[in-house]
Amino acid sequence: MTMSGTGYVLGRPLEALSPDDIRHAAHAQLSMLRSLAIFDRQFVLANGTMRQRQRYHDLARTIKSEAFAARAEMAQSYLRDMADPATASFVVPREDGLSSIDLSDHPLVRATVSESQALYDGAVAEGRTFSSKGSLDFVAAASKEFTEKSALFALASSPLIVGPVAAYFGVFPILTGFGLTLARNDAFHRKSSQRLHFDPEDRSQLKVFVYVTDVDARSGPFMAAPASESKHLFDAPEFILDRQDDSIVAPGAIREFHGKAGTVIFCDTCRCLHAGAREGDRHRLMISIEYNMPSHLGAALYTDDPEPVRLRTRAIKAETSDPYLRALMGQTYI
Ligand SMILES: O=C(O)CCC(=O)C(=O)O
Ligand SMILES: [Fe+2]
Repeated sequence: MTMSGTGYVLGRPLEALSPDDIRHAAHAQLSMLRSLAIFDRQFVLANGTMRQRQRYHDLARTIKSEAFAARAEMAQSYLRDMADPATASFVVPREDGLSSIDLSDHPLVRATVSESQALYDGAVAEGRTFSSKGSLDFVAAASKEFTEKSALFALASSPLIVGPVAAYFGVFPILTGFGLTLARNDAFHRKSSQRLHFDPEDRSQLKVFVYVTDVDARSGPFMAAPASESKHLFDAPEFILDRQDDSIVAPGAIREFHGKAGTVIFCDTCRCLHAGAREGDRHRLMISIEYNMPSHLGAALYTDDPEPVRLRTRAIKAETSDPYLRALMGQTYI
């Protein structure tokens, strides 16, 4: 293309352009600007289309290819050397992004469930009020009520849980947050996680939910459609995240998870439409543990990236030379 004089666009002088040509040129500019916007993590997190989210993910994987390669190797050695027999053959199938297992007899899970129940009972006895968002009250969170000494941190950093997560990602994960929520299940909030949605943090992540109370149809069960049943929306290039009615998925696609305290659900909340805590007659206490890859939108994209980094486990004092724990805490390979 020659660029001489003043007005050459699309290789032609300005006078020779039709309004259509100008619209095309403007459109090309706009789509370039939109793809530049994927460098703005806050924008992608809050407003990105599915296409922009995928582009950001691909870009982060490219920029962080060394961290991904190191974490892929770590996942293999971890699964070979560290696996817990109770979940060694448990898998979260890639096509579903969803699976559950009853671990109520496992000592780590039992300790975690009683710790959370005691924390909640203590808070209620003191008359504490919880901060809340829509259908969920936040009872306790990583680095405040749950320190590095908590049973929940021991569980969240154990091969029992980290093993299946590493196997699902194919890379050793980062633990980005964990906490305890209370669902009162007494009202329906249209703009809440009671309606089907995807989480915004990446194109794939795992949330591990542990029921602290027994959960049935009347106590706000967690529910999700497998990734294969959520794909039409996950792959819709222009879709911008928003709450959906259940009719967005095929009849029968939504799985509802009932189980006693100690039931553990693994859900890729970026790939699976999910919801929970709908109206019922009993409260639900549930732990949520969040695992990400280095491509997630809370991590810096490059050295000196000025945008704020979101890592809700930063105050957990895990000063250690254990390479797995360091990687898990996001101290290495990010
Ligand atoms: O409360 C629930 O069951 C849903 C929670 C949820 O959407 C989430 O943790 O991402
Ligand atoms: Fe969610």
